[in-house]
Amino acid sequence: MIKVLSIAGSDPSSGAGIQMDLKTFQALGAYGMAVPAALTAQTSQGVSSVEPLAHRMLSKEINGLLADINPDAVKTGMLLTRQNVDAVASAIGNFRIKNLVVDPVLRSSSGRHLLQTGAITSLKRNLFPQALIVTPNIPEAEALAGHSIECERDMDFAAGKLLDLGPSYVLIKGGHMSGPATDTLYGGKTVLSFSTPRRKGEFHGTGCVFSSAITVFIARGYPVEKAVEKAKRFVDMLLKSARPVGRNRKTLYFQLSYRR
Ligand code: PXL
Repeated sequence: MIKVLSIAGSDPSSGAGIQMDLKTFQALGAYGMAVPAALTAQTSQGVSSVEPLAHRMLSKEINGLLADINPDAVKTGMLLTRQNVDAVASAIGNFRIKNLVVDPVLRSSSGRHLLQTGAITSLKRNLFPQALIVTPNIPEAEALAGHSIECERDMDFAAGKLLDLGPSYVLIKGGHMSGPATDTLYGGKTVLSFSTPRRKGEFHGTGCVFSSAITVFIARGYPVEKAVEKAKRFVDMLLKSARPVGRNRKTLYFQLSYRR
């Protein structure tokens, strides 16, 4: 049995965060586990409040879990505080987790901080060096690299800066740019681009599903390049069948079901 773990925030609307991560793990045939690092109060209209799990409790949960169950891959998402980033980084180090996918969630689409500004340094210093792959979108890559990304050269430069922090791969997701949805994977030796047609609409949880799907395919033993390609195809399939579920009819949610 393939076992995967998400350490991320909770979204009660369940279109993002650990709830969506678990649905993705389930849909792709893995045994999914989830530890909440933070809670959000949110609806289809946006995030109204956030609160971290106490870092001592987070630490006990992860260390206890990893002492018992050895996951084939782990992903991190919204961690909110520096103490929580440190707690996660320390547990990942203790158990020598090799297949680590870090989704550096910084803000919600509505602009709420999902990582406190003081925690970014710790994310870069303590978690990135342990990651197999880090998956920022363009605004996240800009914030992490410390410069704006207007063209391909800017993106290459940002990816180089992030690779210098120690992850084996950096995937910069171009969904926020115009044109087709192109993501670029940077490794030590490789630069690979993946494109799918741009799907119309505002989608909730795209980043969570993408990084969770990458996590499952890595857990299954696919090389990172193949895992990203397969996950990208999975996300594109979901984009095509996304629907509104709440009062905000503009925000589209993913249905992870084989019955269509
Ligand atoms: O997609 C970013 C994200 C990640 N994790 C949680 C979220 C959100 C966006 O709202 O709520 C828990």
